[in-house]
Amino acid sequence: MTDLLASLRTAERLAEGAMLLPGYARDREAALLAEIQTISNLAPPRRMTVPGGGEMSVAMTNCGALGWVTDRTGYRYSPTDPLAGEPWPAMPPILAALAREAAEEAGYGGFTPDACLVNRYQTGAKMGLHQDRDEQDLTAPIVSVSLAAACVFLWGGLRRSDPVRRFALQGGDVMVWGGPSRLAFHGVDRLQAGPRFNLTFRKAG
Ligand code: MD3
Ligand code: FE
Repeated sequence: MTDLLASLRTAERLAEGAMLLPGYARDREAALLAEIQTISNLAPPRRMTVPGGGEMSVAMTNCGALGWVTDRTGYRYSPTDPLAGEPWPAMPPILAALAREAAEEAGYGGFTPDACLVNRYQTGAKMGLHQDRDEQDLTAPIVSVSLAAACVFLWGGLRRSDPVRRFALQGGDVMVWGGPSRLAFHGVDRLQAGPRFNLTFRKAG
């Protein structure tokens, strides 16, 4: 309880609509990592191909009704895992509950994500600066949960050319991005020591 109160006290508004909840998921980290293992057994994390032909350094899988995928033809949400031709694993209740609670904490009541992208960063993996704009409903926030190793998060503005801030994200940190910050450019610096996992909850469909 003291941990929870401490994390709530230090919640920080990063920008209009964006909230950092340090350590918000720390007490659930082991349970969340166990769920990621179960999801990974059903839908293995894989390094996907981007339209330009390159392979992402981050290995990805999904749970929920929809999953984010990329291949040579582009980015999209798919109800099935292209490797298996089967639906993605269901979103475990403790994941859905965490996303809903964190969104509520940040002022977004009634968040019901239909997609959870699971990112696995091994040492050396990174994610370049990008916007998340493949979702149907851009009025819903995105909730992001960092697990295991720390990373340096890159956070820009609404234009690619805007200045980029950098700050450390620890395992158990949660961020909520909605309102005017929903389309902010963001990324992750090359990981010094992995693995790190990240869950991003979206309303995609
Ligand atoms: C700001 N993942 O999967 S999470 C992604 O740590 C992604 O794996 C990173 O960017 C990761 O698309 C960063 C933080 C995050 C996620 C979504 C955002 C920040 C965001 C959407 C809008 C603005
Ligand atoms: Fe993103």
